[in-house]
Amino acid sequence: ILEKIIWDKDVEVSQLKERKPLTVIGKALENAPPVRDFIGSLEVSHECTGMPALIAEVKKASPSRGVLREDFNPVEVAIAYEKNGAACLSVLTDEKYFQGSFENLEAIRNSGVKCPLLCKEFIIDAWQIYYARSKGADAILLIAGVLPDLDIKYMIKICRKLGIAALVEVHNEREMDRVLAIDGIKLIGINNRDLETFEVDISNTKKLLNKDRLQIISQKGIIVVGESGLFTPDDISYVQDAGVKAVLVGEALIKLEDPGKGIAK
Ligand code: IGP
Repeated sequence: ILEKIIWDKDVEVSQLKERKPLTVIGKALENAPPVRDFIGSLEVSHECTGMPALIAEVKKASPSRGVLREDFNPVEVAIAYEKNGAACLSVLTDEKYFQGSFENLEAIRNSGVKCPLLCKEFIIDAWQIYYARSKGADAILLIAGVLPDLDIKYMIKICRKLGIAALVEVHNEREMDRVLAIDGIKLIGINNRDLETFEVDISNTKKLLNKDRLQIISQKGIIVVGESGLFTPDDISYVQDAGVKAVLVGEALIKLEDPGKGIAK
C-alpha cells in the first residue's frame, strides 16, 4: 500500500507542479501567514504539564479504518482540539487515501486557531514543502521509509530556510539509526503502525528507544513523538515511560462527540 500511495503521489505532484511551478509558489510564499513555533509549542506544553505534549490529528479517514467521522468539519474539529488542550495540530492533506486536502489546512490556518500546524503529507519532492508553507504549514512530515538520507538532508535544509519544523518519521531500528546519524533533526516520530501491513504495536516505541539511543537523543536535544495506535491514558503513560515528550493522536480523538474532549486526562 505504501508503495501504491507513493506511486500515486508522484503522479499527483508532477501534475500539480506543471500547474503551479515554483515561480507561482514563490509569490504565494510572500503572502503566506507567518510561521509559528511548532517545536516551541510542544516544549512549553510538556514543561507546563509534565505530560507528553499533544499533537491532535485532523483526520477524516484512513486506508486501514475507512471513514472515522461522518459529520467531519475540519475547522470545527481544529477549534475543538485547541479548546480541549492540544499543543499542536496535524492536518491530513492527502486526498486519495485519507480524504484530506490543502483547502482544509488553509481553512484551519485562516480560522483563527493558534496551534501550530503540521502538514501531514507524503512528501517525495521538495516542491511539496514550499507548497505546504504557502498554505500555512508550520511543520511538515518526512517519512524515513520512503526517503534516502540525501533527500532528508536536503529537505531539512529547505525547512530551515523557510523557518518551519520537520517531523522525521521512523518505524524500525534501521530507520531510527539512519535518522539519528543525520545532523539538524530536532523532531523524530516513532510510528507504531507499520505502513506496509497496517499492524499497530505500541511497544515499537519502547523497542526503538533503548538506552544508547536515548542518550544520543538527549545529547542532540531531540524531541521524540509517539505516533499511532494510542487510545487510553495507559497507552500515553507507556510511551511517556519509554521516553517520548510528545504524542500524535488521530482516531481516538476524532471519534469523540466533542473531538479531543478529556485530553488533559
Ligand atoms: C495518527 P492514529 O492511530 O492515532 O489515528 O494515528 C497518526 O499517527 C497516523 O495518522 C499517521 C500517518 C502517518 C498518516 C502516522 N504516520 C503518515 C499518514 C501518513
